[in-house]
Amino acid sequence: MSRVSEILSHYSSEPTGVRINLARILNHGKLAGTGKIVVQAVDQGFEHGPARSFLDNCDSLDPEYHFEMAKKSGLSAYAAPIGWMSGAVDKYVDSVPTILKMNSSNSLYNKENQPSQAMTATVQDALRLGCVAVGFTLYPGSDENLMLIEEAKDLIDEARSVGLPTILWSYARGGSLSKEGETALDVITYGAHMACLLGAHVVKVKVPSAHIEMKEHKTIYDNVKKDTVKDRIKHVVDCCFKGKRMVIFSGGEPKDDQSLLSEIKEIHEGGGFGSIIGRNVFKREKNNAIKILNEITKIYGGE
Ligand code: FBP
Repeated sequence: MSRVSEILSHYSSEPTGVRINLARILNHGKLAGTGKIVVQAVDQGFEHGPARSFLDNCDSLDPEYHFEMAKKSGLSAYAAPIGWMSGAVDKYVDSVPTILKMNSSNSLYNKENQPSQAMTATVQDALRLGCVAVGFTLYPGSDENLMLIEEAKDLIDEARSVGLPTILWSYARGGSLSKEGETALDVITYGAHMACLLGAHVVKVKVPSAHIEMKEHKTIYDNVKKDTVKDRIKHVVDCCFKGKRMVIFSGGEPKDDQSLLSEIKEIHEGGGFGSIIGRNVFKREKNNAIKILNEITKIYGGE
């Protein structure tokens, strides 16, 4: 059995359309057929604003720039909010599968304990734009998390009914979580597991640190191997139904080439299914971005 068929066999209770669309992502670009994916996500204009996101590379203010990057680099898919997607998708209809980011937050309001997200698109928009999946951000830990969980449930149901898989960005924050706790191994794993329980087809989390946040978890985690990034990735993968749900990891804050590539290597070796990456691409000069994406796909391709 091919690796893609093996992965899809774990989704056998899902409608055919959902599985076909997952296959479209898994069979596209340089990583086609490997069971690994690299998705470019450009929703930071909402999350962090245009100044922090794009002003150190003004060419990246153009939505076409990112489509071009995803196409040239042979990525598995491209994710963006509706306005950004609509700004260029018509010129790239046959170049890269697209994922419509359905909700977004922004940095202009005070959201200390209750970070939240607003719905900014509909499933009909995703169909109209020819997207192969929808994306949704959940903030486990936030005082708003129960509302976001209910929204995610409704979205997963509706998208599934028209054959679209859902990717859940599961980013713990807010509530009583410390800053360090947002990327703690026990918290990241909890968020990833919850996303699987909700019915997410693909889960996206941050790369976990070795910190353990919850006092109830301290002794339990004494017995979990967690010294290296690779150990921690393996633990997250295990907690996503023992590897039967795809879990991919965010690129995070911009890093130098060596740190980024060594992290990707550990994600790969730990059994992670790939990356969703944004700032580490568009904040690099164009040719360097293409070069680093090439290195990243080589690692995930096992070269
Ligand atoms: P990056 O590779 O830039 O981290 O992008 C991944 C992502 O999930 C984006 O989709 C999103 O805008 C951003 O991270 C959220 O970052 P933050 O942790 O600041 O909310």
